[in-house]
Amino acid sequence: MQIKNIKVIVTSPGRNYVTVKIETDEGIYGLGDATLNGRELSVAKTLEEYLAPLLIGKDPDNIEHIWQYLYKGAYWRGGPVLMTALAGIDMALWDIKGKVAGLPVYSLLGGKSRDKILCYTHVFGQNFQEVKDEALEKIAEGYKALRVQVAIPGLKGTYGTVEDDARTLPFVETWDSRPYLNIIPELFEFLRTEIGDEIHLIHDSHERLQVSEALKLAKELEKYDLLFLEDLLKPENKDGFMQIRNQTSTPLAMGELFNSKWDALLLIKEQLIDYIRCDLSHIGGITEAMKIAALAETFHVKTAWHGPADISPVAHLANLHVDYAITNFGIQELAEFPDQVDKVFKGRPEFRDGYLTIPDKPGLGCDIDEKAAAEYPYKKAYLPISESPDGSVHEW
Ligand code: GCO
Ligand code: MG
Repeated sequence: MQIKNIKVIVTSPGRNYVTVKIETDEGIYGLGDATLNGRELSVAKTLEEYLAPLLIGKDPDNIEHIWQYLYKGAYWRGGPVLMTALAGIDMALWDIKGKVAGLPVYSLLGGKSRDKILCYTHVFGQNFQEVKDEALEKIAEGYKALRVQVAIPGLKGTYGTVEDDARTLPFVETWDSRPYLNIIPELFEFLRTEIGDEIHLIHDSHERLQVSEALKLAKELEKYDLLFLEDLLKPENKDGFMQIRNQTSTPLAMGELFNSKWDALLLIKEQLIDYIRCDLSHIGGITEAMKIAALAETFHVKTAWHGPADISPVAHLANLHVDYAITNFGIQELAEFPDQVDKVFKGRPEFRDGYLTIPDKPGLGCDIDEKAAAEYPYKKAYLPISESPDGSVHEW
């Protein structure tokens, strides 16, 4: 079997997605997700101009070889653009391999370690009451784990609480750690009192804190028994976790901005986190995820792969195939997609009673309706940026 053609499909059914379609001379094709929110076309161009021509005529069976060829073959390696492009190719190759074998990808990865995949979704509000109301709705839908975020009074916009924050020019939020650090423990006190202890709670600090701030927050949240506290520090400050880890019992998670196993290495081998939560679309796909999962297993770290709505159903399915296969799975993030997504992408994880499953189909289990995709043309949209009160740029 040979790779005959590579299509890069950019579509915007509610938000932008970049999909790689690898076609073979035997008529079988595979799909991969190569979406990098806010920088989509840089990845699409990389795929079309540089990677696609290298793949024509290659045997799609040799995934590791192709992966290394694209990773090392550019000389320039790593980074979100190249690793997202590589992820799109990698997932599409796994999809083809599954279709050729007539087996779901998890079966090729070793088979099922579990029957269903525990997941969490996002809950947010402008005030505590709104967060509680939404949390109760999600609990009624069956969720057993929720990530909760609340707007910080006095600040313009807060990560995780602004609807439709992707704009033609970046929406500018303000950030100040002090009011944030005051209000978050109060939110958890309120939620534990109002909705009880049974539900798993998660909170995302989105890489915005200094070490001392992060430690203070982690310590104050101990009594609210979080499943984990996410992304306390910026990815450039991995050493900072050494100062936090031994002083708090709050479980820690990190990794959505990582692009490789080497980005994750220190946190895993020093056991500085409990959950590694890389984004399969940004680390080169399933191949790298399996390596990171094995590394994490060695050091007793669990997985919680990134699963926002800004990666496509193809990536969400890829997450699940890995979640099924590995032994050190922790939990899976599942953000809700815009409604139009189902018009373009046929197949995605199924939710029931707090858990996800995937349809038993060969490959990844997703198809794309290219005609429908063409009805939703790309619309440039930036993520927000964040400013400190003095106008300097802060982590979003
Ligand atoms: C999460 C993430 C996302 C990112 C988004 C950026 O935990 O799901 O933090 O919400 O902000 O993926 O594009
Ligand atoms: Mg996050």
